[in-house]
Amino acid sequence: MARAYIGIGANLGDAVRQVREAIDALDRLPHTRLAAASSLYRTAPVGYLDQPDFINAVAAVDTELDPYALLAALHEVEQRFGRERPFKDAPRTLDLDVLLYDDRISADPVLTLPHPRMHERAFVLAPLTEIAGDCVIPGRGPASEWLARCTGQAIARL
Ligand code: PH2
Ligand code: MG
Ligand code: MG
Repeated sequence: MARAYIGIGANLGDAVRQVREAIDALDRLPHTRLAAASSLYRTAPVGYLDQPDFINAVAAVDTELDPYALLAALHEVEQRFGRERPFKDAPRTLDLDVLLYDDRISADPVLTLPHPRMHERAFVLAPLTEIAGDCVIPGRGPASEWLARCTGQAIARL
C-alpha cells in the first residue's frame, strides 16, 4: 500500500462542487481509499494569469495502484468531469495531479515525482500542510518551509 497526495484544481463551471465531487471520486477509485482531504481554498491563478480564480484542495489516498495506474485513473476522472485541453494551463473543469507517491523520486516527463512545481505553489502547499503538517518533499525538504517562502500568492480558505 502506498500513500499518495493528489492536487485538485478547478476554475470552470461550478468549481466548488466539482472539487467536492472529485474528492468523493478519489475514494471510489479501484484499490484506493481516501485517507484525508483538505479544506477548499480560493486561489489566484499562477502562471497564465488571464483566467478565473481557482478552487484548490489536496487529498491523501492510500492505494495499491502503481503511480502510472493512479495517473491513468485520475485522467479518467478528469475526462468524466469534462476536462478539455485547448492550450497549456487553460482554464479547466478539473485538474488532478499526483503530487507525491510515497518517497518516490522520478524524472520521467510523463509523471515527474515529486510534482516539479509543487514546492513553489501556495495553492498546493497550504492544503497539503493542512492535512500533513510534517510532510517532507523528497529531494526538497519540509513543505511548511517552502510554504513560508510563497509570499504574495493570494489564497483564502473557504
Ligand atoms: N494550476 C495550474 C496553473 N496555475 N493556479 C492556481 N491558483 N491553481 C491551480 O490549480 C493552477 C494554477 C496548472 O495545473
Ligand atoms: Mg496542475
Ligand atoms: Mg494536471
